[in-house]
Amino acid sequence: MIDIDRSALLIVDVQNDFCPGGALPVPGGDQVVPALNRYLANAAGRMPIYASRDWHPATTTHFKPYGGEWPIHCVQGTAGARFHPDLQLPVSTTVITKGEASDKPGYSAFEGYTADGKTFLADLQDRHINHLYVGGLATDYCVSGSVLDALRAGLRVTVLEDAIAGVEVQPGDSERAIAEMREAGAEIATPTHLASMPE
Ligand code: VGL
Repeated sequence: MIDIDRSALLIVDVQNDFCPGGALPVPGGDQVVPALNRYLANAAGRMPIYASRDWHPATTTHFKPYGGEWPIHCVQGTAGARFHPDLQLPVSTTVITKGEASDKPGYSAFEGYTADGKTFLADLQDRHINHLYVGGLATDYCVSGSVLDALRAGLRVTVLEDAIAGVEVQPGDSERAIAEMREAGAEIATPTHLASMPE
């Protein structure tokens, strides 16, 4: 039985740099947008909506030129750091900003803060949320990092199977990340009560 009043939707890092044409494109990254828009339309008015964003300083050990793993992406205030223009986030969306440190990757939304400086977990607790629905980018990094942290915090988690896409640095990374999330207790599903277009 789903207690809808205690659920929230988290859209992870659907930003221009993670979409085709961006600095760190996730294959098919933009293709999650229509499915996410259906979830957003269903969730609006029924549960809180959160959208996380990678929000890096120009210089961070996360970036290749400074010893890290990744091309420069999602730098604070740049066009690449903006949410995908077709993503229909309601004005009531709580944005979770993460990755602001110059020495940490900030993969998980649980490393992020609201505009008021509250941690994501504190905001969820204040709203008595016990179940997170999670979609977005990338399956094998920020989605899995966020999902595993949510499970560690004792939340129930449903990963929106039709609304995630992975970087796939190594082929199979997304599949492995999905297996790891499932083993840690996440449900991987396309919940029909939230997936169709509302009447
Ligand atoms: C991400 C790789 C590097 C993500 C962020 O949003 O999943 N992936 N930085």
